[in-house]
Amino acid sequence: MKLPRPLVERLTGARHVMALTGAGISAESGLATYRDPQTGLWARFLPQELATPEAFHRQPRLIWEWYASRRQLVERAEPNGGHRALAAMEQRVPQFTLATQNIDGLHQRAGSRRVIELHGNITRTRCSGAGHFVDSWPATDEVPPRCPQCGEPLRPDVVWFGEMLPPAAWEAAADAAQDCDVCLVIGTSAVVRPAALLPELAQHAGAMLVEINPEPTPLTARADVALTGPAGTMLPELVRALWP
Ligand code: BV8
Repeated sequence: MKLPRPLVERLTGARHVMALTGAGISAESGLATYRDPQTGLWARFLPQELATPEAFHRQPRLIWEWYASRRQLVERAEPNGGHRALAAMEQRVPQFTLATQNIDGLHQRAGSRRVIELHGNITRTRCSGAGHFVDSWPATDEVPPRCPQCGEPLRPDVVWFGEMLPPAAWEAAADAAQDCDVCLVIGTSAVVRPAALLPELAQHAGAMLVEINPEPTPLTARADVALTGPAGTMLPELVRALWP
């Protein structure tokens, strides 16, 4: 892959590289992005309609089962070359911050050691009352099951629309955005806030903004470098080209 000289120099000389990822980096692991139409029972809904506290309050069973089916798909998926390339990059730069909007845990399974999960993780369950994690609960026909401690319904440990991001995660990501030399924005339509503000924060603070996406997004026009293509091939080629 022919890389622009300024990108090669910036990346190989970088003290701190940040990567912000979205659903697109998991597309080649077989997980649908949010722009793909939903299937099955949920075909008639948009994710934005289901991933909300109101939807869970109104139709807890439907929402619990939507997440249960997505969790099964996630557990059957494998990290792809894009996830593994970011894990390799983490070993090659002095400081590497990976912030993901994804809730599939594939970055960790690919070997990334430090992952900021901006929107939680579908494989974790928490009490919808007190918020503590619940690893297991007694078998029950009730859907969703209830917290063994307080009896409130259990819920996936993800951030729904209209909910705050975990403050520590947001703070760590925003700090990294303002400190990094290069901000790689990979596989995201850059629409959902506040995550979509991170690339702008980085660029304002002097970082080189690099987008990797097969399609243009609202960020493409302002990116310093736009590498057009799938992350599963672009990222391994980038790592091979920079760190042979
Ligand atoms: C908050 C977890 C407030 C759940 C998710 C109007 C204007 C601006 C903002 C708002 C507004 N109305 C409401 C808001 C706020 C809202 C928001 O941004 N809405 C959007 C729709 C406009 N944000 C929120 O509600 C956030 N919270 O603001 O709180 C607040 C403040 C104070 C106090 C209390 C509350 C919470 C947002 C988090 C929502 N949860 N996920 C779940 O998943 O079930 S968001 C979810 O959707 C994902 O996590 C992800 O972030 C987002 C989808 O985005 P992408 O990851 O980019 O995926 P997408 O499918 O869109 O794009 C895929 C991309 O990949 C494409 O570009 C495609 O070309 C590319 N691609 C495809 N294949 C490949 C590829 N790229 C590389 N390689 C490939 N092979």
